[in-house]
This record gives sequence, structure tokens and C-alpha cells, in this order.
Amino acid sequence: MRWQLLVALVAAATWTAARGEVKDDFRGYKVYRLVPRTPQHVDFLNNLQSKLEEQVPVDEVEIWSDIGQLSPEAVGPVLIMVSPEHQAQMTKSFDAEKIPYEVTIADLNKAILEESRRSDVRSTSSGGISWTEYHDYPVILSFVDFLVRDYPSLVTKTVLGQTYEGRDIVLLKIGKPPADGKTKPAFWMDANIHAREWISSATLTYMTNKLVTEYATNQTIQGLVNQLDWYILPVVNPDGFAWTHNETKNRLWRTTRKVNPYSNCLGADPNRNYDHRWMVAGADQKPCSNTFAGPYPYSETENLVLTEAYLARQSQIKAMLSFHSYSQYWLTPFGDKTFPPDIAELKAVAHRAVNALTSQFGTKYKVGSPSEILYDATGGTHDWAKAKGLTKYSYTPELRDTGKHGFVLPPEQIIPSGIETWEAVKVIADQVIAEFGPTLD
Ligand code: 0X9
Ligand code: ZN
Repeated sequence: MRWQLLVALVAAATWTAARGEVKDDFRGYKVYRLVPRTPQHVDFLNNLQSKLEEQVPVDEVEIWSDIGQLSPEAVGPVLIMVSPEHQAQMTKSFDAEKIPYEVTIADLNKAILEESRRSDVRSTSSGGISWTEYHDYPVILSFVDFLVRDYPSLVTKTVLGQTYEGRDIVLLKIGKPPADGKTKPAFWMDANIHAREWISSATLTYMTNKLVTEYATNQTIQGLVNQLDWYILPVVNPDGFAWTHNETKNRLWRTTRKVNPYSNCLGADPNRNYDHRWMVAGADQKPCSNTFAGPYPYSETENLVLTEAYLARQSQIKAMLSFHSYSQYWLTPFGDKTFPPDIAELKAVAHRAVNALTSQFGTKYKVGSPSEILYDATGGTHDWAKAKGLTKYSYTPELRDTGKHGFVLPPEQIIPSGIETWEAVKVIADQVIAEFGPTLD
């Protein structure tokens, strides 16, 4: 009976909107928050997910995070975005399955409009950017240029290459050369490999601004910049990011924007496109899937230029954070149920980092590998950085929140996210300095 409802749901689905089409508004869309309580609930959601992936475009119904084969307690709440046409059938199938659920976003379009306003919180502004609102890519680029121009002895910029649509992919270096000319350990941070996860680059630019503009006045920061080189790639996927920012495009876009031969669906999931265990788990070969791993590893320029830049600095980089949202997880390697030999050390440092984070505002984070607390997924940045980049402290932080707003986080939360995440970053930076500093030669 229950499965019949599911079949009815997918049978009713139409192929009116392939992934990649303009999605200029989400009027009438709702986001449901489900709390699976039994293994049957988890099975139901997994089945629903595979049916949806096969038959319903992701901009009509999308489970905002994969489910995986975890126990119900470990899965936690699951958000499902549903277009008006599918709501009756979806809620009917939730009821039939007796999964507790609530509407967490009653009007997604309104939430998106709300998100794009400026918050009332006061913030400094730097090079045209502030942390009271989200900014489009050109503003982030002008912020980068401002830092380079106003702090030339501290900041340098490298254009790593151009995206499919011709945008610059930009890497910043923040650091003072040591007096003896030796090589310092380095800390790599990147964000927005997934286009819709705006809080990731907003948090990263907040911390970048702090590192640069407080150097002269803040002793802790002076120590961190003198003893480490910081490599910062604020937006890994600028084409996707730009697509989420333009009013007439799609706020919930995740992937890159490259044309795929023989498909109407654009782009690939760049967090499945690296060549460490490519296509082994939690990845798809269908271009219309939001976890499409690409036709082959490094099919996406964004992945290629990132790894080239990373490998050129490989012996220096001792910590890397690839920021995502949402869930409040501090993910350790790897995404296929395996662990690096030094996992105990990585977890111990991650726990210290999230404890420092929590001490600011009480925001709680879970620590674990994707397979332990999320779902299996291979081909992602932090797995690649650990296995191929040989970076000891390699993590994917999934930033705020835990599912009240999901990807559409109100701008009031940018500064608190920046403040608390910085506390975690400092713990890891101190660890790197204690373990590898002051110089590597
Ligand atoms: O699915 C992902 O790519 C990440 N979650 S998200 O909701 N931001 O899309 C988790 C990636 C896990 N990372 C690795 N296995 N490296
Ligand atoms: Zn992500």
C-alpha cells in the first residue's frame, strides 16, 4: 500500500524541467522536515530518494541531503523541498509511512527573498563587502582586490584559471615571509564548491578579512600570520555560485555549469569529481543527478586547477578545510567507510576545534567521517587532500544550521558563524604550529 503511493507519486511526475533550466522562483514550494524513527523510515526515504532521482527533476522535489544507510538516530532530521504539484502526494506518503514531519519552510520563495535582504546587525565593511548580507561573485572579487591593494606586504592573489563560463578562479595567499627565508607550514581553506551553500564563502571571507585587517592590531593574528602561510580559495565554483545569485536563475543550484554532451542537464558535482576513489560511493553517472561525478575525474576545470595549485604547495600544507553547509558536522576522512591510520589524532583535534566553536554561542557540531554521521560519498575535496594531497589535518566542516533554514540561512547568522568558526580554525592552526612549525626546512 505504502509503495503504491510512492509509485503513484513518481508516475505523476513529469519531465517539464530538467536540471539546468532557469528556476526564477520557488512560489508555493515548501520544505518538510522529517524525523525518521525506525529502520523502515530510513528504508522508505532511501527508496524515495532513488525513485525521485530517476524520475523527478531536482528542482521539483529534492531531498536536501542524502540519507545513507545509517541508523534512524544517526540520520537525524531530513529536509525535503517539494513543489506545489507534488505536495499532496508527498504528505500522503509520509502519513502512510507514519514518519513524523513538519513544515520547516512554509514558503520557500519568501525565505529566499528574506535571505537576500541586509540584516540589521552592524558590521564593518571592507572593500565593498560586509557580513550583514550575502554577496555575488563580483563583490567577492573586488574584496579580494581590495585586500591585495591595501595590504600588499601581506596578501597576494593568483588567478588559477578560468571556469567554463570564463570567470576567474582566484587563490589568495596571506603570510609574511620568515626572516630566515625558510618555508613555513601552510593552512588551506576553500568554500562554495557547492554553489548554493552561501554561508560557506560568507564565513570564509569573514575570517579572511580578520586575518588581514587585524594583523597590525591583534597579537594572536600576528602570530598566526607570521608562523603560517594561509591559502584561501573563497569560491571554488564561481559559475554555479553566480547562477544561484542572479534573480532569474536558481538559488538552489549545486553543481558546476559545463555543458554535458547528449544531456540537457548542465554541470557535475565538483565534490564528486576528484580522483580519489572516484565514483566508488554516493556518486552518480547520470548528468541530471545532483551528485553526478562528471564523465571522468577532473572533467571540471574547477577541480583541475584546484588540485594543480594544491599539489604545487603540497609539502607546505598541513591543514585544509573545505567549507560546506548545512548540518553542523566536522567531517573527517574518508567517505567510503575507511579511515586513515592517524584518524584518532584527526578526531582528537576536531573535537578540540568544535569545543572551541561551541564555547562562543553554544552551537553544537558532530565529529565523524561522512560514513559514520552522514552518508558514503567519494571524490570529495577533503578525502582527496588527505589521500593525494597528503595533508594531515583535512576536514569538511558542514556549517550552520541543522535544518531550520538549511541552505537558505538568514544573513543575521553570517557574523556569528564567522566568529565561532574562527575559534575552531585557531585550534587547528595552533596544532599545526606546535607540530610542524616554525619552519619546514
Ligand atoms: O555531499 C557532499 O558533497 C557533502 N555534503 S553537502 O550537503 N554539503 O553536499 C559531504 C561531503 C563528504 N565529503 C567527503 N566524502 N569528502
Ligand atoms: Zn556541500
